[in-house]
Amino acid sequence: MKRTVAALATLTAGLLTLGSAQKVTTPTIGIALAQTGNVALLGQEQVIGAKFAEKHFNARGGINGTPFKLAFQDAGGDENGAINAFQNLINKDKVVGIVGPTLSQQAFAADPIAQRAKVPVLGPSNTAKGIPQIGDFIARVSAPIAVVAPNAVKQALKLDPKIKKVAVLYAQNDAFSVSETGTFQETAKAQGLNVVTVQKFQTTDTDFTTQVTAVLNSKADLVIISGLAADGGNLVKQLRQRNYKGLIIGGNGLNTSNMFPVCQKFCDGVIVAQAYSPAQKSAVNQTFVKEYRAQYKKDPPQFAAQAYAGVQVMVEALRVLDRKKKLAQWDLGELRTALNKQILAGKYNTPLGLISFDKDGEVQQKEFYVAQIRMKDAKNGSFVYLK
Ligand code: 1QQ
Repeated sequence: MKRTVAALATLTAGLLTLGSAQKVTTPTIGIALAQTGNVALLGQEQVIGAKFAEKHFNARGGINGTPFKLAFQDAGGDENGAINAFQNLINKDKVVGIVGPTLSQQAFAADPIAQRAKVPVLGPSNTAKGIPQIGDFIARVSAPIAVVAPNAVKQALKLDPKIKKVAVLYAQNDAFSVSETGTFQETAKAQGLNVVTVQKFQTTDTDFTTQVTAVLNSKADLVIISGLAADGGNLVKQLRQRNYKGLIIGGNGLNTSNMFPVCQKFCDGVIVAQAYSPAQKSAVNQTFVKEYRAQYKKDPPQFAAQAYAGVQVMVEALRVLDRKKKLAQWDLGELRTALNKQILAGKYNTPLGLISFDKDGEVQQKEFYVAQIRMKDAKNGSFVYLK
C-alpha cells in the first residue's frame, strides 16, 4: 500500500513536470465565441473578424516566419458553454491565450478559470463594469459600455432636442444589460431628462406586451433598450407595431445587422453607439475594410473589428516574445505568463485605432461613434454613421 502511494506520487510528479515542460510547437490562439444559439447573432460576426485577422497576419509572416493557428471552441450563449470552451482550449488545445467569450455574463463565469490556469484572456466584446478586474490575466479590447453608451444619448438629443421623457428597458438576467442600463439611466438624468419608466425583461422573452404597454402609458419620447439581439429586435418590432413613434436607442446587444431579420423594416431609425468605424484611417483597418467588402459586399461591423483586434494584439505580443527567444523554445506555462505581461506592455495599431492597456487590462481607446440603422426594405439595411 505504502509503495503504491509512493509510486503514484512519483508518477504524478513526473506527469506534472511533463505538463509544465510542454513546448510550443505551433503557436495556437484560442477563440471561445458563441457559434450556435441566439447569442451567435453576435458571435458570428466575431468569428469572421478573428478569421480575417488570422489570414491577414499569417499572410504577413505569422509570428516572425512561423504561422500561428486559431483553435475554435463554441462557447454557446451561456456560462457553461463558455466554461467548457475555456477548459478545452486550456487543457486540450494548449493555447497560449484566449480571445473570448462573447458576453460579459459568460466572462464573469469563465474568465476565473483562465485566471487560475494563468492563461491570458482578451475580451473581444465584454463591456460590463468589472471585467478587467476579474484578475491580472484578464484584459479586454472592447471599450467599457460606461464610456461608449453615453454617446448614443447625446446623439439622440441632437437629432431631437425636444426629448424630455425617457423609458428605459433592460434584460435583468444579463450582466452586460444590467451594467449598460445603469449607464444609460445616469446619462439620461445628467442630460436633464426624466426617466418616466424602467421596465425589465429576460433575454429569452419573445412577448413584450407588458413592457410596451408601460412605455406607451408613460408617454415617453425616447426609448432606450439594453438587451441582446433577438429579444432587443423583438422589443423594437413590438413597440413600432403598437405605434410608438419616438426615437429608440439600442445598446451594444442590438449592434448587429443579424437583428434585421427580427425587426425587419421596424429596425429603421434605431440609434446605436459604436466603438468602431469603417472610416478609421489606420492602414490595417483600410486593408480589413477592403478585404471584408470584397467578400461580404458591406462594411465590417464593430464585433468583427474588435475580434480582429483581439487576435492582432496576441499576434503582435507573440512576435515581440519570439524575437527574445524563439517560441518553440518556450515552455507553455512560461510563455502564457510572458504573453500576458507583453500584451499589457504594448501599443497596437488596430482597426479600432491605436490602443493600449492600463495596469488593470482596461483598453485605452480614443475614438467613438454613433450610427443609425437605415432599412432599404424588410431584409436589407445598414448602420449609417452620424456626425
Ligand atoms: C457584453 C456585450 C454584449 C452585447 C456583447 C455581444 O457588450 O456582454 O458585454
